[in-house]
Amino acid sequence: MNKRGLSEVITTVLIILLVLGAIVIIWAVVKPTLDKSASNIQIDTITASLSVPKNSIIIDESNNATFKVKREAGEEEIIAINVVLKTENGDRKVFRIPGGLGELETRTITIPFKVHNITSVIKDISVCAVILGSNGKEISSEICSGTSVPAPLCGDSKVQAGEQCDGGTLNGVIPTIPYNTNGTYCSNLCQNLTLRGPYCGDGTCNTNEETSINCYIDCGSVCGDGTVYGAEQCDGTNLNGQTCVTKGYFTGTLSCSSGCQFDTSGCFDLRNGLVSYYKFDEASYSGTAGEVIDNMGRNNGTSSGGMSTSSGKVGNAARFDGLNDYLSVPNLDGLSFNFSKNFSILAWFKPVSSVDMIIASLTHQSSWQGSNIILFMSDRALEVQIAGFGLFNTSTNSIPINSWTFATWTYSETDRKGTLYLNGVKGSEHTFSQFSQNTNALFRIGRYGGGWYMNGSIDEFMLFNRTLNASDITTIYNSY
Ligand SMILES: [Ca+2]
Ligand SMILES: [Ca+2]
Ligand SMILES: [Ca+2]
Ligand SMILES: [Ca+2]
Repeated sequence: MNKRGLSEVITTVLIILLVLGAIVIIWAVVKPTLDKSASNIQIDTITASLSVPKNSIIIDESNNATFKVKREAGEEEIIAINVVLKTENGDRKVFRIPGGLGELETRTITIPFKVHNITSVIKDISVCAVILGSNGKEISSEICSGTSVPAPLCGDSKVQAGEQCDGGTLNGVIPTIPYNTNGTYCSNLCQNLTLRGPYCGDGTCNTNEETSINCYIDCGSVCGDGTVYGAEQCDGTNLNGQTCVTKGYFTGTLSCSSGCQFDTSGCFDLRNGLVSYYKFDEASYSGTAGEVIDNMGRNNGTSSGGMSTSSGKVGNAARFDGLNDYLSVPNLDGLSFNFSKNFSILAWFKPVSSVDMIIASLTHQSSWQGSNIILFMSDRALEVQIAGFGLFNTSTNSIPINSWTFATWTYSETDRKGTLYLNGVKGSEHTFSQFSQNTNALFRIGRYGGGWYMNGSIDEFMLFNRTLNASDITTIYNSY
């Protein structure tokens, strides 16, 4: 071997030695890592496969998440399950659910909203097995099974997000709701609906609960059955507690029409033509001008001579002493006593003696045969004197002493007829041929110009500017 050949051999040997050295160094560095990796792969690779059946997922209306986790075959011991919830806007939350799951077992997991606190819609649920590695440390599977959350299905009997209820095939079936109560049911859109049961006013006469009497709105009313309801004001003799007085009339007989409406033709409206109405209910009189009250507000009077009060037909009465007591009204409004007008005078009076006495004087002349127009008692008969043109009376001795008597005098300008009534009963009539045209109407109660002072009491004195008929007067008389 020559010198060059030896050198090449040595170089080759050195290169081989350097390569071997490098290999040894590299092996020394890489081997531990390879050993560790090999250990993991061979001992701790997770083969347990988990899944979430799609039809098991319920995200209820409160966003609570409930689902099942199913495990396939595999030998590892699962110690927990990691659950990953993902939302439609990309949020992601991981929960560790402790506890095992055997081969082919299924487990239900619920993660309440208050725990996961995800406010947007949950779109995906992933589950990953957690096992105990050979080195005693937990190992979580890196391959997680994800399942998208199915859209809520109304009618699947599960209450899911967006649903208030889900009654399955009962959705939209309206239940029977008891009378006058509210009930709820689940709609075809899985929303709770409140429904009112039958009631009065629903347009249907509910025969078990309703009649014309308790629900005329639905069942109609029957005029003639004696009961008042609906548009009826009354029914037969049932006046629903009403009278002529409650209907605003003075008195009279209220009746009911065949159409169950009030018939007020039998009612008497005292206000019609009533000019003045002295009730004499004042506590006392002192002679002050205007102190004697006209309840129609027109012709207040003034007492003279010490006129006092006494117990009346109604409340108090005016008491006249028969000597010098009377009531004067200076200007009588609303009525002119010139006998070209209609008028009526009505008064209760109670004489305490049988002497002639004036109830009312319309002209106050001093001579009873002059131009006087007076209503008075004479020989215990009711009489009228009209300026010498007529004197007529009811029967003598027909007026009792110390008892109340109802005196009425009416006059009609149409036929010039005057009529007297005693206690509501028609008495004398007289047609006058000539009339005083006296316009000096000095109205007095209890005297005339020549005296004849009332000796007793007068009450409920009424003055009308129309001619009341016999029915009117009987009605008024009977109202006391
Ligand atoms: Ca549902
Ligand atoms: Ca009804
Ligand atoms: Ca009826
Ligand atoms: Ca009175």
